[in-house]
Amino acid sequence: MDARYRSREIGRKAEDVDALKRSFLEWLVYSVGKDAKTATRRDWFTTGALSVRDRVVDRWMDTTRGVYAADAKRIYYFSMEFLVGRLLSNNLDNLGLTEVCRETVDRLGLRLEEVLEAEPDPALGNGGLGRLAACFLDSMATQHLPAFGYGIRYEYGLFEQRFDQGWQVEFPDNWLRFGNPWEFARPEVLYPIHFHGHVETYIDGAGMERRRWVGTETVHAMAFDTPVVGYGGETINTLRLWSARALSDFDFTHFNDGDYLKAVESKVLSENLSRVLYPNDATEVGRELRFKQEYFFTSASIQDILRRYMQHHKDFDALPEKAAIQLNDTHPAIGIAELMRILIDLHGLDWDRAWDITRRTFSYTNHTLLPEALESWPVGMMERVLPRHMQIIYDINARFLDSVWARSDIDTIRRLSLIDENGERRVRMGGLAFLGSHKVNGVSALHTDLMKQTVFADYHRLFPDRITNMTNGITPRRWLHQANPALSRLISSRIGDGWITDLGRLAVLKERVGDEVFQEEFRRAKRQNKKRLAAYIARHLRIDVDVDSLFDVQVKRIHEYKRQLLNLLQTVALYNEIRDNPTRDFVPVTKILAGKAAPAYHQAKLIIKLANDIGRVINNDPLVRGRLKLVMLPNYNVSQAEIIMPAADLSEQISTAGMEASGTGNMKLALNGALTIGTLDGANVEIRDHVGADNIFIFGMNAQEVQELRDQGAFDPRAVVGANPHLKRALDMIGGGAFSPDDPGRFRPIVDALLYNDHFLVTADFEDYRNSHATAVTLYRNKTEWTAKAIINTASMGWFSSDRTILDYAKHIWGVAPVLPGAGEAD
Ligand code: B1N
Repeated sequence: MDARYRSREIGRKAEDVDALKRSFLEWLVYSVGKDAKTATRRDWFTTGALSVRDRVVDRWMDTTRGVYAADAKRIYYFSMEFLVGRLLSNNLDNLGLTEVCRETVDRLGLRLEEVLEAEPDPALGNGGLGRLAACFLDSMATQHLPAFGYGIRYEYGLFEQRFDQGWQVEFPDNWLRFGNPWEFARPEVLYPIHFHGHVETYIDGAGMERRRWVGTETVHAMAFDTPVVGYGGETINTLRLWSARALSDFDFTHFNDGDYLKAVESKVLSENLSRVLYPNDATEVGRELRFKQEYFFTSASIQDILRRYMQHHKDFDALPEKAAIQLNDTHPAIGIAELMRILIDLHGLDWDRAWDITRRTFSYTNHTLLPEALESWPVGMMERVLPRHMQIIYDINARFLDSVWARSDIDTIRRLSLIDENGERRVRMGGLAFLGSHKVNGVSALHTDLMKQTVFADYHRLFPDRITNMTNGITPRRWLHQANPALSRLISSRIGDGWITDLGRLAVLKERVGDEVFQEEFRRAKRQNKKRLAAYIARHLRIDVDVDSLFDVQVKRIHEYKRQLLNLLQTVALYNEIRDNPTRDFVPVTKILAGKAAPAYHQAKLIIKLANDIGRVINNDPLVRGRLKLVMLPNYNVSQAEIIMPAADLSEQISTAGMEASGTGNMKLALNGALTIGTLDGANVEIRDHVGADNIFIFGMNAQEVQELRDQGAFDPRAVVGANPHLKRALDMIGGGAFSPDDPGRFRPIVDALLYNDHFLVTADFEDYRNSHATAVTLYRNKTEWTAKAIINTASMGWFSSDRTILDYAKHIWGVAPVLPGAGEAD
């Protein structure tokens, strides 16, 4: 075993249950102010978190000191979202303390699970993009890379989803209500963030014309730090989230007049900056407050980085050798203009030097090609909110267009310009991020190719070395070791536990594919996980599902391009087949869906209602006799995913080819032994390459076919529907009120959208999907063959570890090397 993982074992032994119990009781009494008799589960969670935190702080400071002493290059991951999930289980696991804690808690008369579940699940992200940032934090710490996550400490995370008669209703996620034991408030780490005002020109002492941004409104960004514990507990990095604080609590002119509400009004308004996470996934709703949030956290982070850098340096020349700033999509792209402003206006650098430093410091990840998700901000708004940044963006644009003027025609220039002149003039943030970065990456091979051919085609021609691919990954710690203890134990019993930090080692399991005993144990682990999910479903929905049925899972945000509708149409077709053939022997199937819809996305909300309405009919139809169930779980989040992923037999990854940039749920499910049914979209393509075409069910049009079909403009969904009796019948039922007798026209908009437009080509892929699904279900009868394929899936997913992804970024984008623990200690 690698020496650096051995310390985990030592830690485990040294950590004695008595000591932990003492620590629990001490925190309980002296910080929570209760005794063991009156403590609630939440109190025990708080107590546990504080006790674990105690065991992290020393090594956290060691890491920080080590990096500081080595003056190592640091990674700064800028993201509007960090969907970290619960931390107690994760930190215990990464510290090797889970069993010690279980015993401690046991002695106190509790079950560990009860304590773990009392932790609120921080929902500081919408979906894949935020969860990717969290997986990256885990991998960077585990790989001993000096890294900081920078983001916003939202007071309210993503809304809680409940169903009322099958309709989504949203509730505020007040996750900080009972405090957050993981974070350290840093009231002294405070930066001013300016808005509005105007720009003045003046001549400096050296006779140079300079600009200064004056007359601004200011708020403070205050830091909150959360330790990020790497596996083995040796490297502990920092997630620094900013909270908005008003400069003053009272406006005394109003206060003295007795107008107390008016006196605090501006405080409330400025602190709204970090109030709430915008609930849109892959769609932008261009609100001014959102733009201000983006600038708020980006500016604070850059000020923080420069302060740290300046402790070791006298000028900015070495900044790119000491800091790598990764932009998680364009949301923090305004940082490019901010760094330029600071270097030029505040420190007097000339343009060329500032631009060179900026470009070598920043890099940008693109996460979507959907036109509605590509950020652009109205020039007028930007001029009002950040007038100096707008000037700098004009300057970047002018210099860039000047440099290409001679070799480009006017149409190309229009496309290359940072200013979109069609209609209301807008700043294209993708263009700014591209020009201001030395590397631009996509998140799967296909997505990166499409970036080169579509959104960034013109830029790619000018800068052919800039775009690079970094296929996403997932952390095996949370998504296998923690979420699936049954399978983890089985794997470790055969190949040891090196896979936890070197997931490629799973490949050795391929030797066991035909091993009957291993197969049997693999099935047993899966069954155990299915029982856990079945119990969860029974508890939350009072629906009984058959543990021996095929668990067919589609969990992700509800979006038309992800095609939950395709799944629902096939479910209705299967339902009809079961009813039409009362004596045929069907493989029982349980369809499990979960996901939130953006509150303003009406079509997505209607799809949720449809799923619930179809489920109610099917689940209560005596003719079905339990051979088909449809379950839509409310409030999909990281904690729920941890229960679902390990229990899935079949993973639905059925987006319209070319539209899902990567997907990461697809990786979690395959790693946990689910077979994928999917299109050749996003990372599905690479999953197929790794697991082999025989161990995945691929159907439907590929991205090129989709493109061609759309270009021809002759696609006629009504003709497709007319020629397919299964599809026609399903649509007639949905459109005619078979699932909504109380409101027969309820789903007419869904059916009409398919018949008269079908932008996402649901009808075009339906028959191929239905056949592919039938093939999968039939195969499920053959336990041996199915299990063999499931094992191959698990064994082949090593490459999809976010450790691999992160090491790739470190080498090819950041130029950052690990700082091994102990590096900064005096000897
Ligand atoms: O990012 C994930 C990918 O695996 C998914 O395929 C992709 O859809 C997702 C605006 C987004 N792209 N864009 C967003 C999120 C929030 C927001 O306000 C856009 N999310 C993705 C990780 O690469």
